Amino acid sequence: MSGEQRQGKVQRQTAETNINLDLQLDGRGAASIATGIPFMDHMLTLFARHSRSDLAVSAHGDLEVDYHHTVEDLGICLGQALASALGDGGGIARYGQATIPMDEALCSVAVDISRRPHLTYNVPLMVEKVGVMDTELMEEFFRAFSSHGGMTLHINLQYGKNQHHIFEAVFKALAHALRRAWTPDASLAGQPLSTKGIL
Ligand SMILES: [Mn+2]
Repeated sequence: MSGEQRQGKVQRQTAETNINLDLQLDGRGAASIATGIPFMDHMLTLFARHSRSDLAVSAHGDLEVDYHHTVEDLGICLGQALASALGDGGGIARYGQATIPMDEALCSVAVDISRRPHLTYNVPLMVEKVGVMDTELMEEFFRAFSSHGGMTLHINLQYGKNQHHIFEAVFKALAHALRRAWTPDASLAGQPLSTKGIL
């Protein structure tokens, strides 16, 4: 896969949302994000920077209903873009983990790009909202992301008090764990890290 651009582009339109997303795995951390939800813009910008992917997202959702559809569909699109960028997953490290602090919050994320979707999500909600967004929606984002990205994802907050810090720790840990998992391991010579010969 060296030399090729590992890129996933998704255009997804439904009656509820219209999302354009462009993910370039081997980027420089550049983000151009406009979801209509400032807190998600902040989190996706962090994700791009810390994973050193380049990420462009434009979303127009039915925010007048609430933020549920847009947040969930962002997870779907980011997952689809990641799956598309990785193709058959040959040569990647496959596993990644990171434990990242953000002030008083500490989050551990472990990922297996396995094509077996699973989400374990242990992140307490200290308040109902961050900015204008319901904090309970973040789990829907990660469920959609793991499901459509084809990955086993474990997100465990060790501790933390401030919800903004907690979610920053989550997204930064995810970015660092995923970068490790999607980075090619030269010893694999392009082959999948699996005794089945396929991810
Ligand atoms: Mn912040």
